[in-house]
Amino acid sequence: MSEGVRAMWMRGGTSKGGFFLAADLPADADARDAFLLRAYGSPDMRQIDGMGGADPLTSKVAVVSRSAREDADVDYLFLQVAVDQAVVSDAQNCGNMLAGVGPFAIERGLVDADGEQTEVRIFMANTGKVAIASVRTPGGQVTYDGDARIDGVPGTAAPVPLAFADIAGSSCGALLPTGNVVDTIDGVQATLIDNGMPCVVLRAQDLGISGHEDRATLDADTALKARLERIRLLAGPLMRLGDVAVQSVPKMMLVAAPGAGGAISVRSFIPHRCHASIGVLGAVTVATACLLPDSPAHALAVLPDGAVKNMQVEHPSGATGCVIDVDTDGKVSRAAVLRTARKLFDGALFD
Ligand code: NQM
Repeated sequence: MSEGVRAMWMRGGTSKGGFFLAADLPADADARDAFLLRAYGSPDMRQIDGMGGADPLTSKVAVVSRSAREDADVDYLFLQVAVDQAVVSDAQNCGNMLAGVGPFAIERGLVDADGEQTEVRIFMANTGKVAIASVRTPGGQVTYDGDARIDGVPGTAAPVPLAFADIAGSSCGALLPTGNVVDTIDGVQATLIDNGMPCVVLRAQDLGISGHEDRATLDADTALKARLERIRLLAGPLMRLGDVAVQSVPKMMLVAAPGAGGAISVRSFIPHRCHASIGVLGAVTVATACLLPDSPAHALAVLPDGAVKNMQVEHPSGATGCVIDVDTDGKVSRAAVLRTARKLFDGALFD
């Protein structure tokens, strides 16, 4: 019997999955993906024969290694294990799993704890950008306990603030890959935008919904989902992503005026199921769309004054706070999002 592969299971933000040292996984990408499919139990809607949680938000992988870069401590490769298809994809990044990378890197000895709080510089290999995570390390040990609360996760935990600079065009090569703030696709106005996550931002009302529905209602709306997929397949090549039929990007973001005192309300499809809350970089990208005059999102948003904009992006389980810095030209120069993470299990995973 094999000894298995060393893995730590963690909640990162509102997602959950396995965290691996790159050296502990097969070096060959095909062998690695075959291992992950078997270990997560895919393809199978219930992932009954594996560790996946039968939901894209709990069928995630973080591969972490020491970085050779000057500007980073560790490299983080995110992999999405599809639930019902035999697909492992590196086509997108994940800002929720990112919240677990700093604690994991310290726990595995890739980064030394540095006082009460340790900054971990993380090169996000999927997009070639760097994030900085601040991890609580009292007495030189990672602590997961604390009083930070994020919507979509019960209880409280130690805060893990994530800061991003220069993430525009992370996958599409430009913030606005078509050069336009608004394009019309399949008769619907959309902003095709990438400030860390490729997104198609649409007015919910234009798709015949209010944008305040719950996840289950939207997931049951097969006509809406078919229309969104048609638009997504047309948007992919326009966003320089090529044929996106088996890719999990772009994400489809249906925006509406805020209903709970926030800046904007969003229902996101990632891309075939409605998100229970919202992705981190997805939220940053929608918040950025709100700041573009003439965009459909701008017309619906309630925007704070000042160069540092604290924006609550409302979603089906509450809101995600994004702090967006805008420079004198009106461009987004930096974004920060508060997350938390928790170590759940450390051991060996068998295929
Ligand atoms: O946008 C889900 C998640 C994500 C991605 C998805 C994410 C992000 O909530 O940064 O975190 O959009 O597939 O984990």
